Amino acid sequence: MYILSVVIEYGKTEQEKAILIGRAPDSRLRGEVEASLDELARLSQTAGAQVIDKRIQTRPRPDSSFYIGRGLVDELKIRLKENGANCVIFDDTLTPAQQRNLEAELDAKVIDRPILILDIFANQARTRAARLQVELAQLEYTLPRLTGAWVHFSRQYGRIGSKGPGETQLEIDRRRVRTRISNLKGLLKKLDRQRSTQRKQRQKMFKVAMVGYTNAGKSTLFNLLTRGEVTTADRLFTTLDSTTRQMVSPHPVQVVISDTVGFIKKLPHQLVESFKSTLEEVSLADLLVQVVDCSAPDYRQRFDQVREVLADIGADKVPYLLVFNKIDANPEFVPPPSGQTVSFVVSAAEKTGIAALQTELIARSQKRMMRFTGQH
Ligand SMILES: Nc1nc2c(ncn2[C@@H]2O[C@H](COP(=O)(O)OP(=O)(O)OP(=O)(O)O)[C@@H](O)[C@H]2O)c(=O)[nH]1
Ligand SMILES: [Mg+2]
Repeated sequence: MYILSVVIEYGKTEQEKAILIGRAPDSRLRGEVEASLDELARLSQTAGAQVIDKRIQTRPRPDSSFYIGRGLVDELKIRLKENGANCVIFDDTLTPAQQRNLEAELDAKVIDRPILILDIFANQARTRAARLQVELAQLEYTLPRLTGAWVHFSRQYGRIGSKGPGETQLEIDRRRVRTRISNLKGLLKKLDRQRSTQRKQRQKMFKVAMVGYTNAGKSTLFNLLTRGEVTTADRLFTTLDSTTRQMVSPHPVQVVISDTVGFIKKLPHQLVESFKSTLEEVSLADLLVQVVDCSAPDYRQRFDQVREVLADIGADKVPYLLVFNKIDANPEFVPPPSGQTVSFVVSAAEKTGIAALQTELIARSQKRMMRFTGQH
């Protein structure tokens, strides 16, 4: 069941019909905002909503009451009615007041980018750790907003409250949310201890972590390098946990590779925070393989956004190499000069360019091993 579906009588679900809204601080930035709205559309579809329209408003600053201007609010009311739409999704973070005012004025569900991403994570989390981490992030995001008439977390509420699914956020008592937050933190701490025992066993190995924007092909490449069986799919946030496996190699090397959750623009801070232990596979790595989808027109911005999240988790100083993936989908691509950083151009789907990458990983692990044995 998608969280974005409205639960209606008799337990049937009705698909959200959504209008997407972006804001360009000035008209020169409209192109960038359009690309961002395309991504928001993809996120919305992943969450189960049907996108029926997109609007970009140019204004230097968001309106403090409605985020958008009064004129667009009135226009939206009409557009929603005309199209039988019941949901408006904003490509930004709304303040609790903006969210409340818009919902009252539009008589529709109002969702912002962090909520959408949190919903997708909640929907796709499969492992226990991922589920607990998402729930924690959702509650941390919700807590300061408990005054709004929100209904998105009905599934979560069902778990927290006593009335079962479908009760609204207004009915939830802050105290119970706080209690649940502290329970979740306790449960996650226990899982952390297990993880750190496993990490200790890998201490002497050369640790490589795949990082990159969501859907860049990290898991596909990971499976190739390790003969792993991590699920891959053409959708956002397929991987929400870390998997570590030994690299396949003709030489006797001890290289372990971790595949982990992908990043995205404006990744909610609460998610980064609660996924910190999953992401320790990244911050404690000896080397990062930063996978870049070179068929994405905005691959440079995505690269920058990944670097930002890496800084946020304290992994921006870890040495990294660049892997431009999906060259089959953009054969004209020429990698930009990357200074000291070694880069590779590959197609994980067609298994081209992989041997050179493997050789580099082996060479780096051997170099480290020599340093290690030289010191002791
Ligand atoms: N054309 C092309 N598609 C690829 C290539 N590598 C991966 N893909 C496809 O891209 C999609 C995403 O691949 P994944 O390996 O799941 O990507 P990921 O980076 O792990 O994504 P998340 O776990 O969702 O963050 C899948 O449909 C893959 O088949 C490639 O080299 N070329
Ligand atoms: Mg993946």
